[in-house]
Amino acid sequence: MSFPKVFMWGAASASYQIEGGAYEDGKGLSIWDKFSHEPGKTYEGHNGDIACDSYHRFEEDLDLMQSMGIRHYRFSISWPRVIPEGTGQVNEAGLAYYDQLVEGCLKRGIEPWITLFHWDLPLALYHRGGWLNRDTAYAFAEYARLIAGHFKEKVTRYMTINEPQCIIGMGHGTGLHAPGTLLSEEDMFLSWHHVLLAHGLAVKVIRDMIPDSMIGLASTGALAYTDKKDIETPEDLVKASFLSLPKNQNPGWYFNHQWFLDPCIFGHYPEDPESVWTPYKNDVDPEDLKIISQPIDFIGLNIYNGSEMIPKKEGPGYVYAPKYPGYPRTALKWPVTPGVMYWGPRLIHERYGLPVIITENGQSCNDKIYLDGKVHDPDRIDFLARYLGELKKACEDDIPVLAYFHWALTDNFEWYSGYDDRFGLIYLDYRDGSRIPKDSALWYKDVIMGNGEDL
Ligand code: IFM
Repeated sequence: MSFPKVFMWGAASASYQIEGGAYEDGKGLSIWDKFSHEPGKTYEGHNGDIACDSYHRFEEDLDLMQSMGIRHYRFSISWPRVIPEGTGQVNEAGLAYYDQLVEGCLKRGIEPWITLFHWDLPLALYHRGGWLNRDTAYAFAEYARLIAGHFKEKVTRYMTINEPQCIIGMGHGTGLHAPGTLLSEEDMFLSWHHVLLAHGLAVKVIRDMIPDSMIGLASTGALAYTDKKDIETPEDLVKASFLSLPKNQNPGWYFNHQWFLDPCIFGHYPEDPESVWTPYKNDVDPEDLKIISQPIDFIGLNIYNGSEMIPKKEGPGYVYAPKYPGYPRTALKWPVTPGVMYWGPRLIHERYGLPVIITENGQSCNDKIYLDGKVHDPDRIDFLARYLGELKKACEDDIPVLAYFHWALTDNFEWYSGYDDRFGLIYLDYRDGSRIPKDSALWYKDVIMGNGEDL
C-alpha cells in the first residue's frame, strides 16, 4: 500500500508573489501593491512589482512544470487584475492573461486549480472598509461569478480563500501583512466573519454555475502530533489542536483551524472558551452561518510545522515536548516536524469527515547557485522525504488524502521577507529572471513518477 493510484501531485503559487506586471494592461492596485511600497514593511523594501515576472514568463514556468511531470498547478487569480476597482468594470486584458495561463496548462496536460483569493484585495475595496465592510463579501461573490462563468468549460477545481488566519491575523492583528491596519479584537472577528461569508457565497455561486466542480478552501493553523500512531487518537492531541490557549500564552492565537473550519463545515463557531473571539460569536446572524456552511468537497491544509506531544512520564495523557537546543529548523527558523504531516490530515479528517488535500507544504532554504551552475538543495529534499513519508503513512492508514501541492513552484515574493526566503523547487535569479530547477525539482519528479512508492 502507498499513495492511492489516483493521487494528484502538484505545485502551488500565488498571484502577487509571482506575477509582477503590477501596473500593466489595466490592472487595478491591490493592498499589497500599496503596503509593499510603504517604508519598513518588507525586507529591504522589496515589492512585487516584477516578482518572478510570471505575467510575461508563465510559458517558461509551465514548460518546467511539464518537464518535472507535475500534472496539477494551484495558482491564484489577482482580483484587481480582472476587476480593477473590486466591483463593476471587468478588465478584459486581465482575464485574457488567465485565459492564456489556463490554456497553457491544459495543452501541457496540467490541471489548473484556481484559488480565488490569496490576499491581494483590491485597494479600492480597502478604501471602502475592506473586510470590515460586509459588502466586500458580496463583491467577492460577484468576482467568483465572473471567474466561474468565464472558466466553467475549462476549470472545475477551485479554492475560495487562502488562509484567513493570515488575512485577518497578520493583516489586522500583528500588522505584518497588508493592509497593516490594526483592529480591535471585536472588529477583527467581524472582518473574519465577512471573509467566511465571502467563502460561503462563492461556494454557492461556483456550485450553481459548475455543478460537477470540486470546491475547497485552504486553511492553516496549530496542529499537534506525536510519534506514537495509536489506533485511538489521544484526546490531548485533539485538545491541543482545536482549543485556543489564553492569548497571553500564545502570541499566534489566530493561527487555528477551528475558527475557519467549524463554521464552514459544522455551521457554527467553535466552543473554545479561551479564544478572544468567543464573546462575539453569539452576535452572528444564524442565516449567515447557513451561507458559510455550504457543502464543500475537500479541506485544503497548508502544513509547515506542528507541536510535538509526548506521553506524560506518569499517568495517562500527553504534554508538549520540550524543544532541545539546536532542534531542526528551516532558513526561516520554522521547526522541522514531519510527524505533523501524518497527524494533521488525520486530526482534520477525524473532526470534519471530509477528504483532505495538502494545498501547501515546503521549506525555505538559503539556496544559491553553486560553482557547477546548479542549485543543490539537499536540505529541502531531506525535509520533503520526511514529510511525504509521513503523508504516505496517513494514506496507508486510510486517511483520504487526495493531493499534495508543493509550496512553491518557483522562489517568489515571500511577503514581509521579500525575496530573502526561497521556497521554490525552481530557483529564481532575480537579477535577470532566469529559472534553474533545483535538485529538489528533479527529486520531486522521481517521486511523482513512482507515485511516492520509494518514500
Ligand atoms: O508564501 C506563503 C504563502 O503565500 C501562504 N502560506 C505560507 C507560505 C510560506 O510562508
